[in-house]
Amino acid sequence: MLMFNQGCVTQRSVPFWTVGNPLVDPFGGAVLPKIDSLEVARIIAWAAHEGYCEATSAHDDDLVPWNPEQPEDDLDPSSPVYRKLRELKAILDEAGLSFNTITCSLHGNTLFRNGGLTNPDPELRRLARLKVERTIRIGHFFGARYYTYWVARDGFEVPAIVDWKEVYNWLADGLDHVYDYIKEQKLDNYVGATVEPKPNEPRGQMFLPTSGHAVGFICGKLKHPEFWGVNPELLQHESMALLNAVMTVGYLCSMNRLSFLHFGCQIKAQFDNDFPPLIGPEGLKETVMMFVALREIGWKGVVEYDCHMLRAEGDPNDSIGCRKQFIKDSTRALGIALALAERIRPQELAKLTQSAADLTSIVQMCALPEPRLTR
Ligand code: GLO
Ligand code: MG
Repeated sequence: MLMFNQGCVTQRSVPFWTVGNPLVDPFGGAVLPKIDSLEVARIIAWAAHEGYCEATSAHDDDLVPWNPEQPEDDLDPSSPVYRKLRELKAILDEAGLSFNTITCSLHGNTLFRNGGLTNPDPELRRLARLKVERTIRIGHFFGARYYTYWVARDGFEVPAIVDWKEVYNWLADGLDHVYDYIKEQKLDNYVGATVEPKPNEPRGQMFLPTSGHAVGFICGKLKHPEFWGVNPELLQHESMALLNAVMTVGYLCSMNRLSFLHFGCQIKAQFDNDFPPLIGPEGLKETVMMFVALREIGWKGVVEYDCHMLRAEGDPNDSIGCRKQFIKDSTRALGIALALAERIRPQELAKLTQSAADLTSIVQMCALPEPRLTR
């Protein structure tokens, strides 16, 4: 198995959806051509060969199309889906890539525009459940370590018509079914499953907005809390709700629930920027302090780049080259953040006042000589 093992990071993961992203935003169409999943796999394999990553992840829809009329096409050797999955796996295996997490897209298909696991229509909830089962089987085929539930379109705009008595029961049923299905089918590749919270976008409000909500739901509502963890997206998702990433990882570790990290950069209180790590006007100190906290706690795990290149950087004339550059930039940023975190030594700050400790940590982080105070 390819390993990175630097600082708290065991492996660096590059998901299919970030590399394949054609850079659409609500005000403008795709900058990059959509590329086939085999092409995406080849780019990630290139990155593994170059030494930039060790793992990948995907939604079912990133790998193969889904047809609600054929919920078990992944099991049918004569189906194109069956063949494509094998071609993809051959590319990933040849590059030595691990599969971190498989996640079911319950956001892409317009059928799920009013929710997946919490859709008020029981027929759509049934369809979502079948899609989740197929995704779990696909993840098993790739040897995925986790199944991830991102809250996606499970949320609302109009509180007056949400079935508040049932909605969290539907969600718990859907997630408990993930556990039951994995155990019934004896899919022992899965070490656990995760919840990925997000406060809003694509819905006005989402049902599990923060890591605190996610842990509360796991511990208070699911039948097998020990199987479930959280993959917070930092800095992005928690920053959208004005929370601090250092506190989030500290809290999740203390609750023994930090499974892996989604990693990128964000302007506080904005829409989901999904800037690459350390890119953008803010976030450097928070990112570095997050890695200092993880080191001091002793957490180790996978860091997954869940972001995309800046839309302005998409180059339709070199759509493969700019995607490779995005991976390189993210890997470089993670390296910078880990190296800066390494310089900070909290033991030397312990006896200082809070302000002095903060300033000294900046001096340490930047490897600065003490500035002269007098003229
Ligand atoms: C979007 C999320 C999304 C998830 C992915 C994996 O804001 O970050 O990309 O991470 O669907 O579940
Ligand atoms: Mg994410």
